[in-house]
Amino acid sequence: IGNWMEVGALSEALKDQRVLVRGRAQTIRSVSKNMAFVVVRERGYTVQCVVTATPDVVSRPMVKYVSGLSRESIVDVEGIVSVPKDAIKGATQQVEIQVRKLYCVNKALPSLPINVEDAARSEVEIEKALQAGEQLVRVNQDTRLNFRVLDMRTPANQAIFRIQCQVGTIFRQFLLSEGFVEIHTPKLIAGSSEGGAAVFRLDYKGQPACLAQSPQLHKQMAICGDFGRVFEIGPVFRAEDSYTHRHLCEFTGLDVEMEIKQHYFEVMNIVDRLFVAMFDSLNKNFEKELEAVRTQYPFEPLKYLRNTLRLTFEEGIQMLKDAGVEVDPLGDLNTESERKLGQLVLEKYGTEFYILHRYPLAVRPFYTMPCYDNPAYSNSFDVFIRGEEIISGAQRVHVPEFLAECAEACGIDVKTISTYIDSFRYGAPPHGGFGVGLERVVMLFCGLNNIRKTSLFPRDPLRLAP
Ligand code: ATP
Ligand code: AMO
Repeated sequence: IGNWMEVGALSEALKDQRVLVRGRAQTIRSVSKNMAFVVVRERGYTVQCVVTATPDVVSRPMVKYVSGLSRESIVDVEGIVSVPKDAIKGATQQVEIQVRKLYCVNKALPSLPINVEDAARSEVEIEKALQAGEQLVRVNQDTRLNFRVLDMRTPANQAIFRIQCQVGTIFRQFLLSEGFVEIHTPKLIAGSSEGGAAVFRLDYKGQPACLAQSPQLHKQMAICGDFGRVFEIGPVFRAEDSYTHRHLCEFTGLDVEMEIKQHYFEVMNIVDRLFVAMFDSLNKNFEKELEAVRTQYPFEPLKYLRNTLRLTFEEGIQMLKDAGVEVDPLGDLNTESERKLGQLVLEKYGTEFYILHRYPLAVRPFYTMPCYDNPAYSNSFDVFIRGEEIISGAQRVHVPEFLAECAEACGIDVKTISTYIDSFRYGAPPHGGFGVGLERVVMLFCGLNNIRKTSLFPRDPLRLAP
């Protein structure tokens, strides 16, 4: 069927060989009636193709046809690989294709809402180009998201969603290798699962229902059903009123629940080993992708320790106090103090990934187990990357009467969660777990400033399309 090559695989080793590639015409430059250049892009990699009028090989009408192609059209290019003397600017591959044949497989509109090449530039490049007097339209976030299919084509976005895929893959592979079972819990449920108000309500054949705020109740019920260790990767719906850089109305939750023998530290041990394995794998196997992200959005590699740092909430509060930050010792940390603590931890311990545990009970969900030695605190934890939360977790209350009391104390109508509480009446083992926001992990590992960059089609209070 032909000698198809991937653009990313074109190298000097193929010099003088005839190759066939399919990609998009990223830029088309006509130099004369006899010559045109087409930069062809395939999944973030680009190669310069040279079309030269040559008797019996390439006709002048062919050069004219190529010069008239619209950007982003899909083209098949057949030609000979050559190695130019000088470095090629504006293409990732350092070889050219001397075109013999070029077919347009499907053309794009002549005028596009986003120029992919411009959308791929870093802030520094944009500034330089503007100073040099180049006509350039900065592509803002809303335009990117409105025309996401075009925006996705930039090398950084190609890399971000490959990294996201790897985070999910490592999560699944690591947990399977540790004896966890993957489960799928319902997303249509009768009430709120986190006790908060942020639920999307809907009509379920005449019954009031909600989109699941988390798989919390059902993953715990799977433990009551003797699965021992479970995990789920699935959508989580939060009717957030917030328009922040880190909240979405729909995100992908990576959830874990497991029996514990003695201590909630058993759950934190899984977090520790899972995430160190994940970061190691990304750094080792996704160097190219990380570099592609960094080229557009510069960031420093994440600093993390072999054994993840664990601080108690009280220790964290003390560090903040010592730094002159006023915080309520039994309240939650706000975004600003979380960031500040992240900075202090980095200065003192040299890590940007750490666990903060023994949170005040009052700021945790109703199902959280209080500390045995001091019920003002709880067997719970949050995990941070670069001063922002990526995980919440805890040991759960497994005694049904006490669980009902805790729910009531938090203002929850126990009737709405009676099947959940009843499932503990048939004998529930001590257990705990945690929930991770996939988009937040990718955003913070890559030092990105907005969660919308790591959601393929983000849903926020103002966005329901595309
Ligand atoms: P989780 O919901 O699991 O706790 P989260 O990171 O969304 O994860 P929240 O408890 O919602 O955490 O909020 C933690 C902090 O984030 C709040 O104390 C507040 O400072 C900040 N925050 C939350 N929502 C908003 C918002 N809409 N605008 C500004 N800050 C917010
Ligand atoms: P929590 O509500 O903290 O805990 O959510 C777990 C993790 O999900 C992510 N997250 C979000 N990501 C994007 N947009 C949002 N609006 C959003 N809200 C939360 C964060 C957060 O750490 N049932 C518990 C987990 C457990 O204890 O097992 C829960 O849902 O990364």
